[in-house]
Amino acid sequence: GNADALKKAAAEAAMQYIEDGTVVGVGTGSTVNFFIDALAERKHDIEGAVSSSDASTERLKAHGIEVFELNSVADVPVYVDGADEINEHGQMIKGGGGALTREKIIAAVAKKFVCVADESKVVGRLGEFPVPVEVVPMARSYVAREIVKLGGDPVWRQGFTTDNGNWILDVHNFDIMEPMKLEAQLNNIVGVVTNGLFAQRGANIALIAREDGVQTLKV
Ligand code: DER
Repeated sequence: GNADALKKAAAEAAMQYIEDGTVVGVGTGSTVNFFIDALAERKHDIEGAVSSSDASTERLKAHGIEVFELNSVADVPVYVDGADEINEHGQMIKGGGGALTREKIIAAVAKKFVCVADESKVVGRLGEFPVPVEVVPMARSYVAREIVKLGGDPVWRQGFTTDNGNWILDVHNFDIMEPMKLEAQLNNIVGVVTNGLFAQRGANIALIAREDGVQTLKV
């Protein structure tokens, strides 16, 4: 469909940021899948990849791209990933695909975060999309109660377990005036592993695919 064409265009535009001989940080989701397919055309130029999910790892390996453990690489110049929402500052809500923890780890390591998205992901204010929060299973109810105190409505993503063996609460109706502050508050709740607000470390470049082409936002 049309959304796929936009996702593909954004993903292919990310190739301009990929340097020969480097290890590429690879995110998770349908937009990134188009990026992985584009990366396969350059697999002999790059060193390999580090991956944010078992799903992306499988797709990379299917293309014959070597996947390294993050602990074994010294430098990740570029990380390419999608978003569920992104604002004008490059701050994002991520985790719709449930890979937020490893995504956030590689994003922390990477020198440059290139977000690839179709125009539907661009928002004025974050929070229409529910904020995923990865929790240690035994802490689910406690974390949910603490989130209510912060003004959110947590919904357990029942039946879903992350690659790290944890559970996810999707938090609706946060009134997110200060994304960095809320990200810190969520991090501070005991039992929270990761939250899907990527505000303290957002995207450096956003490639936004629109009908008339791909817009590059340097944030
Ligand atoms: O779960 C995630 O963080 C994904 O990157 C998600 O935010 C984007 O997925 P999509 O490219 O399939 O919309």
